[in-house]
Amino acid sequence: PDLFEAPDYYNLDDLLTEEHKLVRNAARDWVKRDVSPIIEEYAQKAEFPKQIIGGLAEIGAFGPYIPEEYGGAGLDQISYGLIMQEIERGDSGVRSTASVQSSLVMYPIWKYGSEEQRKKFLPKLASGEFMGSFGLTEPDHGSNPGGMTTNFKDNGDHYLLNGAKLWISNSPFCDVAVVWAKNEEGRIHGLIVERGMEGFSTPETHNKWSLRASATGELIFQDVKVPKENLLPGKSGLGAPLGCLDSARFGIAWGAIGAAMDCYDTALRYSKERIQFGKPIAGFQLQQKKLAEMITEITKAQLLAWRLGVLREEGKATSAQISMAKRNNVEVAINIAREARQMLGGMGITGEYSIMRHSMNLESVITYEGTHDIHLLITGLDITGISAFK
Ligand code: TGC
Ligand code: FAD
Repeated sequence: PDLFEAPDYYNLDDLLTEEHKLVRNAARDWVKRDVSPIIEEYAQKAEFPKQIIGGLAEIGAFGPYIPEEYGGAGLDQISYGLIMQEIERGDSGVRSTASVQSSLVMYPIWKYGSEEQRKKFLPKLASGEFMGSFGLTEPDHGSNPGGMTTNFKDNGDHYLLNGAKLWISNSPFCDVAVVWAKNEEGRIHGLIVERGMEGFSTPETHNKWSLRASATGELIFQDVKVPKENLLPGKSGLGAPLGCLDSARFGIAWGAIGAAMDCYDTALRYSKERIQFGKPIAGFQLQQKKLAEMITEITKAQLLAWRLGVLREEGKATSAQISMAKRNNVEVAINIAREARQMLGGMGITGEYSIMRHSMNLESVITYEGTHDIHLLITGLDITGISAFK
């Protein structure tokens, strides 16, 4: 059984509304019931558990903050964060699927799409009938998406799309992809590409040691005819995909806390039961130092995420503030996973416990949605006014 107990050292629950707690507890119960019992097996066989799609939709993980008129859950930013925290407590790969669907597929259609596009796609994405992917990264353009070469040309009643995207979460089974490509003037636009369009393929990327329960792949476009009504009319330029990343990175800042909490809770529980030299290892100072530092870092990360949630709800959060929280909280989680794994000794490397899986997953989380270094440079630019990217 999943015994997980969430640490709340600074009584953060007092800052939450009754609705926040209901939403959080529903997500937590679902993870305990439907994710934890199966996730290790799916990670081991490197397969996304498609049977959980319905459950993700039910807990509001697909478009938590998208208005109800489009099928979303109509919740606030803190609720969105709490849902991501609970899902990533189960597995970062499952949270990835929810992040992509909500913030990288539904968000751009909601914010930059036409009313017809919203009505056509959002309800089906919210219910999980359609699954989406987001194509920004290319083989030669990862941290520098502005250099992308994927392009489209006007060809009468449709566009002709050519190029390739790499490292795309959900690509192997997506029904629709929000793809970023340059027009003939070199301006970046978003296009909705649908499975079945001729010349569009989505090969899976194998041999991952991280995020194994999430499907990752390519998006390949060879003269794909994309109807003109599938172009997102509301926003163009690199700022359009980066705006989606703001929303996804916010969710990751919360999600990483979930992974950290699970590692901490597992290590705490184990250390109180594991006897060496005649006493529980939790009684040794070196192990207490690890646990004390973990709960301190989790508490600081929770406060950062909560405050950022309030700022986002007020429409005041800056991209640089979001970068700081994503970077800090993922680093906290990856360090906690490593320390927690050591506390379990040899048992820590097995699939009997979730820690090694979290640890490996977090190697992707610290890389995607902007690497750890890129987020540091975003903070550097924000405080000095000088870009160190180029
Ligand atoms: P730069 O010149 O700084 O900016 C270009 C334009 O964009 C605007 N902008 C933003 N707008 C909205 N939100 C933001 N966060 C923004 N940041 C910048 C900016 O104002 C400018 O607008 P304008 O009107 O002046 O043109 O662009 P740059 O080429 O110097 O690059 C900046 C940099 C390096 C920070 C950016 O490109 C970056 O963030 N790189 C990292 C790439 C990245 O994060 N890729 C993620 C791919 S998706 C993914 O990983 C999904 S994982 C999914 C999962 O959860 O499973
Ligand atoms: P690079 O950009 O080549 O970076 C390599 C190293 O160089 C990094 O350490 C980086 O920090 C450093 N570096 C780069 N530029 C600078 C600089 N200016 N100064 C200092 N150091 C620098 N992308 C999508 O579009 N959609 C998805 O759904 C998606 N899902 C993903 C899922 C997984 C499992 C993974 C691993 C990645 C996913 N990505 C996705 C791609 C991800 O966003 C990129 O991997 C990431 O942005 C980094 O790009 P890159 O891998 O090309 O590394």
